[in-house]
Amino acid sequence: MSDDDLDLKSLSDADLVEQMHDDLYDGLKEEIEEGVNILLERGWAPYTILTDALVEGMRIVGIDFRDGILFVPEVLKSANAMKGGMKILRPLLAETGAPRAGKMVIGTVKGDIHDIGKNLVTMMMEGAGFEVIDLGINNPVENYLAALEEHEPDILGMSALLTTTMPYMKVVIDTMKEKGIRDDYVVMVGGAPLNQEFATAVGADAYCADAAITVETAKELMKRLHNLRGAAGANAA
Ligand code: B1M
Repeated sequence: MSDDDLDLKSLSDADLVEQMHDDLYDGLKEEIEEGVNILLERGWAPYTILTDALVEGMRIVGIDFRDGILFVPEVLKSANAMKGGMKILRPLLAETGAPRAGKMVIGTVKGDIHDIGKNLVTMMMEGAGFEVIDLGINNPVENYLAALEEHEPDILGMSALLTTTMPYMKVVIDTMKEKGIRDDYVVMVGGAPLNQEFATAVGADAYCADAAITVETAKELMKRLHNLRGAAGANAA
């Protein structure tokens, strides 16, 4: 049977997930969407589909991109297929009805157009009850400052996927310091080339290795923020 004739519904869960990794690799958006829907029908949790089928598939794509086996046009197709799957999962992940846990402005830094990871973080944060304002890609410092002023979030999130763009996070944080607003926000950073050491060096409050850690860290930091605000209120009284 050719891949065209393959009935995804006839596959076991494990085979279907493996087939979805292949389909993501081949940039087959419709097949990815179908696979996501089948797994949902079979009772899979949206988060498990996201991590096991989509993120894991994208990890494999990343390895072959790094090794020069896949090139930009192919990876774009994979990214597009992943976005198709994410679009189905997004409302389901956000459907918690949780009270607003806090507000975050997030964007990919200037010079960088990677947004899959940032979009995942956005989805997961929304799912955890956060209001998220997504600034998209390629953001100069002015965009972040304008969004902070307009939306008054608790958290500023920045994403960078390139070693050449990650230093721009320091530009944003230093500008916030110059303007005397750095301590008004929790600053969280993430992206594949970052680590804790880098986050500390640029003056961020937290490094987030993945979307799930971002949610946990954001919740923890919001608790601390509430305590601090509570203490400040008590002192002022
Ligand atoms: Co790009 N690319 N790419 N690329 N690309 C990488 C990053 C690279 C590691 C590939 C490689 O060589 N192995 C490499 C960077 C090398 C380096 O800097 N040392 C690279 C390169 C070189 C490039 C170009 C320069 C290639 C070229 O043109 N020659 C070019 C740069 C364009 C630019 O930005 N100016 C480029 C272009 C592209 C595409 C357009 C083709 C496409 C992007 C499509 C899109 O995003 N819409 C693409 C892709 C898809 C990748 C890889 C394959 C996959 C990235 C991804 O989506 N991962 C990537 C290889 C890799 O990382 N393995 C690669 C899946 C995603 C779920 O993970 O983004 O890490 P990630 O996000 C995670 C965490 O990092 C964290 O949570 C997320 C979810 O768990 N996180 C945050 C991320 N942001 C966060 C923010 C937070 C918190 C957590 O804020 C609070």
